[in-house]
Amino acid sequence: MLAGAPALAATGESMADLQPVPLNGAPGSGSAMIEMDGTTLHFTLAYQGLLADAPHAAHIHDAEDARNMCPTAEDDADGSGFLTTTEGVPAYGGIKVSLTTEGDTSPDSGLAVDRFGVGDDVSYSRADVEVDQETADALADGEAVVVVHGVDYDGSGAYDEGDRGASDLDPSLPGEATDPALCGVAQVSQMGETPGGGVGTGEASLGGQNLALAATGGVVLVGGALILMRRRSAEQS
Ligand SMILES: [Cu+2]
Repeated sequence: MLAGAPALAATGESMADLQPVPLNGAPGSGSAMIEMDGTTLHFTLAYQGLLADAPHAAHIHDAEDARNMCPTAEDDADGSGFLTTTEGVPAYGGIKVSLTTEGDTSPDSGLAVDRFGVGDDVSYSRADVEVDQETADALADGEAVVVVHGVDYDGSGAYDEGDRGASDLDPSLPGEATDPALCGVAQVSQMGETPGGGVGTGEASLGGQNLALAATGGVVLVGGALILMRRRSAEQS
């Protein structure tokens, strides 16, 4: 009898407000909205202001022993004046989900630079991304961190080795291509429990509705970012 009872799956929504990683000075901001249904995610990732015409790897990071937050200047372990992805790991943990535009979303695709957003004004969504239980739990607990990578430190208009050198993640890539640019903790905005299994047409139609809401939220956030940018330029003038 017990075996036939439906498992309870956590459902909910979380939102990460993406802000520049300390020291790295990437101009930009963004947001990630993540809808959770057990171990299935739907996400919308949007960001503005990063290096144009260049790919920006993006992930959900987490680890049991991480601080579950974005790195601070004190995480610059070697005192180089910038934060590498590796130096941020004590804060946000390793890659758990690759927020690719298509195909595989596992950590294996962490540097699949041909399947991430490209440029300085990016927004894309994906549905039905399967994650492991540990990642689902981290999201439900508000402990997962969204990171967008790629910093053009020297303003050359492209990722190059320059003063930064090769990437700590993949020596065949410039460090500029992989260093963390934007970061935000995915904070839970809504949480509930529904029977798992995804049976019933009612649940299916609710999923569609939620996706429509997510799309609307993305537009609102883009508007919010524009307002912030205008404020910033007003302060500078
Ligand atoms: Cu990452």
